[in-house]
Amino acid sequence: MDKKGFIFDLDGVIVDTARYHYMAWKRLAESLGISFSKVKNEQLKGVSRVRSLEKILNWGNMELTEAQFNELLELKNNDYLAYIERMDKDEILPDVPRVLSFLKQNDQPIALGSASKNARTILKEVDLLEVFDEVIDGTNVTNAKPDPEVFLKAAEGLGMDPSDCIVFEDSVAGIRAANTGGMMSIGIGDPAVLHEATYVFKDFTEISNEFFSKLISE
Ligand code: B16
Ligand code: MG
Repeated sequence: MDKKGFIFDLDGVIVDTARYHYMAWKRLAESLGISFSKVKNEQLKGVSRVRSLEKILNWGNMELTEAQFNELLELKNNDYLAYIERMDKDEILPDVPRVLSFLKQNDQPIALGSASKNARTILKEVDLLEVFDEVIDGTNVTNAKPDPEVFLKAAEGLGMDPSDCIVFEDSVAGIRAANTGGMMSIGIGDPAVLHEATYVFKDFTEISNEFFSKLISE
């Protein structure tokens, strides 16, 4: 039987947490007098927590001591955790359950490949942890997206060759990571932003089961 490795990013692909990262970073940046916008936020999507703060400080030409830096990281994460604590299944993005069940019914291996250190907490909260055959997140990797490490580890965990894997991503960094890793990349979001992906869809409601069947048998 044909098999492909399906690897999903978490924030902005499986659940609608990208907006919580945005709100938490915006609050932090503005508290430092650094202006923050949705356009700037695109550059933080898929990027690790540490690297995101480095970028924000860079935009504001600000330098901090290591202790101050770590304090801000904790502040941002606590703010973010307060948002996700209230999450439930309603925040699973449209048609994600349909897609995951279709792949399961067709015995396709599925993995999570996320930069987030909070990935397992979030998956548990929305009751999806058991669905994934492999979960690779920010606690398992040393190199953040656009480095392909997270997706290569996910492919390895599924026992699949990277060239037989398909990555779903909402970030430019993640699409680059998938492409560099030799995988097919499918962007979820704005085609103008995610133009480096093999295909781009607004969300999963635009991806039919027939399309998945085609990917499986290709
Ligand atoms: P955390 P993904 C990424 O998750 C987010 O897109 C990015 O905005 C965030 O900074 C990063 O996780 C780290 O998250 O602070 O929870 O460890 O999109 O790769 O699932
Ligand atoms: Mg994402």
